[in-house]
Amino acid sequence: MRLRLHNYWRSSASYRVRIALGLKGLAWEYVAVDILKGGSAGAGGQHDLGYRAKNPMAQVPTLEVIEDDGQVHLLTQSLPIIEYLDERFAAPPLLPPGVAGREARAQVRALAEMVNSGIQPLQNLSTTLQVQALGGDDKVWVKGFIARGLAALEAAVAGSAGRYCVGDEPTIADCCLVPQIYSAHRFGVDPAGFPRLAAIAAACDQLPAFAAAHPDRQPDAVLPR
Ligand SMILES: N[C@@H](CCC(=O)N[C@@H](CS)C(=O)NCC(=O)O)C(=O)O
Repeated sequence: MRLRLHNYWRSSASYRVRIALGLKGLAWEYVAVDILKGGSAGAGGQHDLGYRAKNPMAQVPTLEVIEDDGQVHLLTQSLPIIEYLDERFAAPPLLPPGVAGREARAQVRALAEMVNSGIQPLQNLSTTLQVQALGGDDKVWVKGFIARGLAALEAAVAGSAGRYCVGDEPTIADCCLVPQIYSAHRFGVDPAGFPRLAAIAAACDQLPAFAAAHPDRQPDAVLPR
């Protein structure tokens, strides 16, 4: 079995999956999709017909799972991709296991969803381009939604955090939090205003899987930013 991840260095949804692949200790192949200008018509590569056949939303990431017999599974959406990896490669679990972990699992999924549907879509490229097209200030737009979302996350982890978002083992919630903190820096929101989140992100960054997944360490990174 081989894994091929179509992704982009600075994409936070891609960054989530890279972290999960690292936590599972999996080898994978990097396929860069330049969402800014990598496409055949001057637009981002996510709009190319070939890529859209894999990902009809024209977004990264997409994971190709190539079985030994040649069968290919195409997976889209970062959270279902991570849950697939968690089901197929059990250790270490990225959701608290068993009956005892039921409520903690709900909390992990809630935190992940706050990032996935409550913050990231509002900072996404297609959204900011549309805000610009309507004459709005996309930077003000993004900063407001990130600050509001992080304030909610800061409150939400108060009852569940240990070293990480939920307890003392990294979970899917941390796979979402760290890229969102990266985006906060990128869009000018200071995460220091959210001390619980900042402490969790600092703990995550000490783990090799999180460090290896950082945008600046990807082969398509354009540095200095
Ligand atoms: N819910 C999707 C979000 C994917 C997404 O929004 N990807 C962004 C990069 S983080 C993208 O491809 N944007 C391209 C565009 O907006 O044209 C997931 O989790 O995979």
